[in-house]
Amino acid sequence: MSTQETIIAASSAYPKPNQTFQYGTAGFRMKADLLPSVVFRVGLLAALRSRFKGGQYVGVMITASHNPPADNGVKLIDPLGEMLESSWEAYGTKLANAASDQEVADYYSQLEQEFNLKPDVEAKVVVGCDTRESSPALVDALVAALNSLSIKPNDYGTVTTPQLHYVVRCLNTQGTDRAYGEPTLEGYFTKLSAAFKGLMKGKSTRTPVTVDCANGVGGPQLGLLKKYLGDSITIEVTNEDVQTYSKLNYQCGADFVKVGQRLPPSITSPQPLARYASLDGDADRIVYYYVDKSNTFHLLDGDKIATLAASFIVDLVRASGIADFNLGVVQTAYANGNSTKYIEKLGLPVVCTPTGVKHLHHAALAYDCGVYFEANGHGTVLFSSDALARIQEHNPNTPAESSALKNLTALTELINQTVGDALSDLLLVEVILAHKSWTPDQWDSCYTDLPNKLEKAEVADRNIYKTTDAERKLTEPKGLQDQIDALVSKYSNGRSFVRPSGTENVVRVYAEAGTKGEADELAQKVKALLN
Ligand code: G16
Repeated sequence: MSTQETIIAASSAYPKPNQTFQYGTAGFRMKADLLPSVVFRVGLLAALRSRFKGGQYVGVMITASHNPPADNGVKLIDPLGEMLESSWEAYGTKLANAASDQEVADYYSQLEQEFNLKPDVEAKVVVGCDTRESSPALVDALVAALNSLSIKPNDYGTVTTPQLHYVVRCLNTQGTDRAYGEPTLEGYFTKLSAAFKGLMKGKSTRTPVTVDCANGVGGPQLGLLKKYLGDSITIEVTNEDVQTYSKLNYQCGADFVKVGQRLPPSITSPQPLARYASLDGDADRIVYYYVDKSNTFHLLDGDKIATLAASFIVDLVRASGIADFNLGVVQTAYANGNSTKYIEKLGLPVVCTPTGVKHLHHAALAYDCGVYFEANGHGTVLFSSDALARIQEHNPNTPAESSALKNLTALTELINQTVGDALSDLLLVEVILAHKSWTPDQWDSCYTDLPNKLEKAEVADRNIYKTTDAERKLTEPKGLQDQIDALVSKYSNGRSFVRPSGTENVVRVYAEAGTKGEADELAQKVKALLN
């Protein structure tokens, strides 16, 4: 049979439902029962992408991250562990929407020709999935697509999204001077734990940190990581039930805590000033929180993590004696206004991009060290190859410089530089707090968040909402932005924006104002404009 014929035969087992698909903020994401045809076609896209990249490995992750248990999703990982290059998203969207198996095969061949892909360049694809009930069947759909092209994927099983990003980068850099590590989970755990232990040497024993794993894949993986960390840290794990599918992200996890600005109900008697953290369903986001002595909840979100990391790295660079090192922070419109002011006060450049790791990651590449975090806890720190070389080659002049340099080098190993990684970020925060001997309230006191509120609005068609200025303003529907501006002008320190979600069928409304009551009211009033 020709390739066209094998694709058509295999594709016929995955008929397209009557639905229009779109590669969104983080790939395709929707109710799992709508996804088999999409995942099959993403398998074909992955093969094309790998061949386009000269036969390098690409990754396919089956996950819907923070979404509810009935959803699932699929996203592609590029050879250096980054999100799929945006120009390719349109090919994915077109393949997913092809009306017939014949059209799927035709479009596959068209792309092969367009990119002049040689038949002798073999595609290499790795696959991983989260713990959702629907994930194994979707992995089967992906494997069926690859098998129709005579490709045997490397299946890494149930892994966190950032672990798969790590593995992809390792596979493609093995044996080069940019080798990123062993392309195995053991390699991942060993790399993180060795760097962490090095950084914690000589630090006094810390109180435990309690981690809510959203009943997702982060639970078992954190359990494994703990074995490698030994007694260098005490981590208490909660919400780690991956057997009861309905519990995933339910009343727990990073999104629940960030949006609701409250503890997961599973934490019934929080210890004042103890450290708590929540991961999301695929462990690529983390937020911290604590209660103070009067039992009031305080959130330490992605903005707080970004400012903590940026100031720590700046200090380490200075203490190492490295000059002319440019560090910048990348945020989105959701960043709290006071976090942006704080970063500016530190004298660091700060830029705002649209939501979605791909945008932040890209902007962070402009610096020697780019710290990017979304307020929802998704983020990491990137060191350019030039910066890594300078750190490696730098000759310290004093024992203090030498010690700072050693720590800086270990940080570059501890941080998963492919994508935001909740497990790596957890260890990063723990290291910094240990080095500063800070309790969570001391960390929190760097700046005070402006009261804010995030709302979801269900609308008839979220695609009519078009944005500009890094999603801070609406261009369509016409006139709506003027109405929002008029409302905002009535509040001191008021700010609000509306944008369509790329992962859920909703429109998001964000508002900030001088008091919590005003922020809630502004969000409600803006939301009311959408109906
Ligand atoms: C994904 C993206 C994030 C984004 C989030 C919400 O996170 O990776 O960059 O902030 O969705 O996006 P939206 O507001 O467009 O729905 P995750 O953790 O769900 O993969």
